[in-house]
Amino acid sequence: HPEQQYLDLMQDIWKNGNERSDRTGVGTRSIFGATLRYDLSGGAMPLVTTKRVYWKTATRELLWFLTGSTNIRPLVLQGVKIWNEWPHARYVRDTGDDLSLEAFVARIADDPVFAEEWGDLGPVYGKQWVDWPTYEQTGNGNYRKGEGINQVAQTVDSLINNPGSRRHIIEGWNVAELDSMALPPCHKTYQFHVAGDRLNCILYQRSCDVALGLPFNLWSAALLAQMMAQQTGLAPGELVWMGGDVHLYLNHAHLVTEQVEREPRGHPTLEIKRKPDSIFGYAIEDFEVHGYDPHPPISAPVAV
Ligand code: DHF
Ligand code: TMP
Repeated sequence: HPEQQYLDLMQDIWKNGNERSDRTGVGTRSIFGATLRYDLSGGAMPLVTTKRVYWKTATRELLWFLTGSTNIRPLVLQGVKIWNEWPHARYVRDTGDDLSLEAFVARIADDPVFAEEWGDLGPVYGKQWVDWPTYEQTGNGNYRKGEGINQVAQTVDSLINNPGSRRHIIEGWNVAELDSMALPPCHKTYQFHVAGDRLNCILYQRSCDVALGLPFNLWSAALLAQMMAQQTGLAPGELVWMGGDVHLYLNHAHLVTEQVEREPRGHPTLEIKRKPDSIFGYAIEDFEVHGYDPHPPISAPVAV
């Protein structure tokens, strides 16, 4: 079963990983460099079955990236909580007001002006993907902001018009803007590749929380690949996932011991019910998953 790769990775890190103290103070066991491969043919998805994964949440996040938004308010209004901790931490740090996470999130929902000021993550994924900043020289040594680059639109275009290219890349790692991001991008580079009538995709992830982040990242990368395949008229091919610092947080021990004992169940597939006019035209209702009968959820704290 393809999911065995995920469970083996967990097992390997837990047994052989080096213990490292990390930015969050939680501590991890970590290995450097790992690869996973999944065949996406026929809508097959690397959706983890050994615990319930909220694929609609991950889908809403991906659609939010494609809108170019970097503010958590649209997510909050859809009940998506996965980015709330970071703006909250910044708010508490910058204002000294020890508003609870729940109260902070309620205020983001209720007060658009407050959300404008405190709900933004900085120029993260959405901004870099569809509006990578440029600068133009205006003469006498001055620069002004140029038109942003929509890497996603350009990649769809290059896949259609120049399929043999080795430059089909969507990059999140904007070195000049890392300091203003709440978190520098983890899933930082997507590369696409046309092989005959099949579309392959590599995701390079510099840092990976295998228990919480990776199930979402695998789903989203596969979803993006399926959407790109539909838009370019290609068949979905292979998803290759490559990780840099691939780790398990020490406070995820209960999740790891429980999950590696479970057997993968079935082969979930994605149905895209409509072909929108562009890669930016998808809505949550366009996606359905068949054959997903996961084991129960296992909750675990996220390291902030
Ligand atoms: N920081 C860390 N330490 N790990 C992450 O995975 C992570 N991911 C981020 C931002 N910062 C991060 C964005 N993605 C969850 C999943 C993905 C995600 C953030 C959080 C998470 O908590 N998942 C839980 C609950 C899901 C839900 O509330 O719907 C899970 O059990 O999958
Ligand atoms: P770092 O910036 O210090 O590497 O911390 C980021 C943490 O978040 C790290 O544990 C990896 C994890 N992460 C994911 O695994 N996937 C994601 O999509 C995101 C945003 C973060």
